[in-house]
Amino acid sequence: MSWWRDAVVYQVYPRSFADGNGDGVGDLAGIESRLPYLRDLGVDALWINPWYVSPMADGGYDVADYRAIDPVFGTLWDAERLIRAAHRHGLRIIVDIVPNHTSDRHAWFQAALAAPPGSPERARFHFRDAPNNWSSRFGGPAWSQVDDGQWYLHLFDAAQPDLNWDHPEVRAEFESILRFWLDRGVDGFRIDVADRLVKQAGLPDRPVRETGVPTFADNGSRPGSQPDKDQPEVHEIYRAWRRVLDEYPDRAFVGEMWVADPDRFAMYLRPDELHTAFNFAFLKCAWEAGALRSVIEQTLATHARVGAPATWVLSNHDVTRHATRYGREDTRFTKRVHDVPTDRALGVRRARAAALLSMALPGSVYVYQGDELGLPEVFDLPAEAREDPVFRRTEGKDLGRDGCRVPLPWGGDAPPFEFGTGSSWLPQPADWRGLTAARQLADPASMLSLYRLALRIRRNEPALGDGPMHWLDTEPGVLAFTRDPGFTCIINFTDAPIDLPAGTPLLASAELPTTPTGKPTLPPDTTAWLRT
Ligand code: TEU
Repeated sequence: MSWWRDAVVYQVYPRSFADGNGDGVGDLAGIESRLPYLRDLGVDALWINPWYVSPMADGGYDVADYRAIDPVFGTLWDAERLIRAAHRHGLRIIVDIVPNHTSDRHAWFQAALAAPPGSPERARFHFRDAPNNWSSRFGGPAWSQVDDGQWYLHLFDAAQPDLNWDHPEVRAEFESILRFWLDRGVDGFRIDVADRLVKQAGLPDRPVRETGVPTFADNGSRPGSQPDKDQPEVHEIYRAWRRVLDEYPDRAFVGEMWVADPDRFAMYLRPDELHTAFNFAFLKCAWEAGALRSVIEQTLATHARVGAPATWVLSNHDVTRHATRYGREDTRFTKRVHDVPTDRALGVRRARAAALLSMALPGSVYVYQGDELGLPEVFDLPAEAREDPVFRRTEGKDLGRDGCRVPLPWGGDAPPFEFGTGSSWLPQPADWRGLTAARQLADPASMLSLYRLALRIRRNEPALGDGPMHWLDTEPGVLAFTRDPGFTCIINFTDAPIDLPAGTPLLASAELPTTPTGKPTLPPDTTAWLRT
């Protein structure tokens, strides 16, 4: 079976994973030194966020050279060595490709700035004499003006000019970049904002709500009605990319599309397009039995239609960490909020239960670095340390994403907690002493021990990974399903203990208290795996 149909993929945000040279920023040497940790954790692949030459206006999602490694991370030679070392540890490598936009320092954009309006250099981007009404995903307008008065489009930061995907040179260049990395042995690509490459011809204004404010909601809008995303012509690009990838054995794509409509989403996963995509419906869903059940059913139905495996994603480098989200009154992820009461213990308890749920479902699983340590979102970062352009572009109204990107605590009793030797680029909370990987390894009740045990069971259990699942009848507030052969997963979302169904417990996210007659029960916010 193809590895990507059931892989556990660990997301490495390289700035914050491990610092090998003591400059306070994570790097490739750091990742290489921690490969044994990842192998022992039991994951199958690493997805590494952008490592290319970049001015870091958006943490590396502003790429100045797609064929070279940023010096802060290392060299191309380090990358090649890391790929080989990972393979020796049985770990595959997925790299992040950023095709919607370049950096404003990219040679093409520099040439465009130096050339006059109407020049071939400007044709690779979207230059216009007047802007339309689109806004940036990061706040503020999506257009910036250059010295001669023209405007260029940037759906993200002004330092991230959008490429013109109608241009044949843009298409040829990215196919060449794919080959460059495939030839270096990478096993796949994560495609950044995969649904936005193609814009509606003529760049028409977005529909405007009665308030006069252009709409930018992912939800509630009619599919295909937004001129800056999910245009039908984007699929031609992925068909062409798939032909390139299929020249190499065993490689896979994972698309990042925030496309809410299941039919539109499934189109990207047709057999001649992308292999997999992130399941943001699952990530956004409330910690609630009914809502989760319908997201799971809809996910499986959507993917089954096109024969693609589902993915199960709880967190990433763009969203509030789920150990924090789940400790709140409103457990959904809609937008980033920071000033609401959070019950840390409840959040961690549910994060443990959610981990076992996601690992028992059919398909592939994503683990964002630090999930396995139960890290919380960090809110009290000093403004001057924050780097996310979202913070600046919204004048601090949105704190941005730095709070889920704080460098990992590996060991020791004080910052930088063996992340490196120098002080880390974002400060770590002093109370992460109890959350270090070293401490958690020594504690069989820790989040890390739970992840290691669960991933070991998942790997050895023929019932888990790809394949069918069957719901069991349960009382309200409880979800239970079986996987063949002989496996049951049950989650109690209610606030009272329930009876466990027949079977021998293999693993549970919390202790299973027994009744006076010796029957084990499933306490609230707990998942159990049973042998049946
Ligand atoms: O994110 C795409 C995206 O639209 C959101 O997740 C975005 O981060 C959020 O709406 C901001 O409020 C991808 C990357 O994952 C993200 O880190 C990059 O910043 C972005 O693309 C631009 O490349």
